[in-house]
Amino acid sequence: MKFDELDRKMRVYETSHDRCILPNMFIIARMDGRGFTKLTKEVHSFEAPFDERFRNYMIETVKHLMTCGFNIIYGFTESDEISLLFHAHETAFGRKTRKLISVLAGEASAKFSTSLGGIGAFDCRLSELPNQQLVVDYFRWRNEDAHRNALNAHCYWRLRQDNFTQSQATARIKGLGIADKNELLFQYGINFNELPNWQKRGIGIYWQDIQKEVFDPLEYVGKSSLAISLDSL
Ligand SMILES: Nc1nc2c(ncn2[C@@H]2O[C@H](COP(=O)(O)OP(=O)(O)OP(=O)(O)O)[C@@H](O)[C@H]2O)c(=O)[nH]1
Ligand SMILES: [Mg+2]
Repeated sequence: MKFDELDRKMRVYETSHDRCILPNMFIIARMDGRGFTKLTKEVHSFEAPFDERFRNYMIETVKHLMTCGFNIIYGFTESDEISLLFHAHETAFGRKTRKLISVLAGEASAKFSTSLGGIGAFDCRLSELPNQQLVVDYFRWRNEDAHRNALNAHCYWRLRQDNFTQSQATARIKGLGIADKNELLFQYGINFNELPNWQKRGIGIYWQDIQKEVFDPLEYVGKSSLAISLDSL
């Protein structure tokens, strides 16, 4: 069989399930660290529940994803996850889902692993949203998820510091409402509201136009650069 013929015959098995995201649909990709409970507690010893070094690796990973060839207008990270909002007119890879998913998971894993100095892998999934309100709701959702996780994690790790075993700490928190969890922390002298925003609400990263002086002293040229939202830190 000639190569061209073999190529045509086999290629169809690879491409028959290719799907493209329709024009005018907003695309959000979410990457999540694979097995990061073990990675952060056993393979590497990061401070629990929150570690600034881990947070910084996640921020570096978001910045890399926003500058690696896609048109991403907003990035958000909390815990071991990253959400990316694509420009409405993104055309990369013809909006093919399998390309977006596999390339973003690969780029995130590569960047995070380089920062960590060890393997840290990410999965990736896409949301295809038909209107702007759903885009707002998506980020409200992840924001609330960050808040809920932070409250639980602070309660759990405070109890562990107080010599509760894993199962005792889990049982103590189970069934408690938000007010009860706040109260639990308060009894240990912790005011949840005063904890850093990056822990309670995650971190947003967006593009900002800045004026930058260039070599020609008579001219100022507007340049784009990545800026981190200090509000959320
Ligand atoms: N120690 C520490 N752990 C963190 C930090 N940020 C996130 N994590 C941990 O990352 C894990 C994220 O949870 P999940 O994504 O639900 O669980 P996972 O183990 O990654 O499992 P899969 O995502 O299903 O593969 C939790 O165990 C968090 O405690 C941090 O700053 N410090
Ligand atoms: Mg994970």
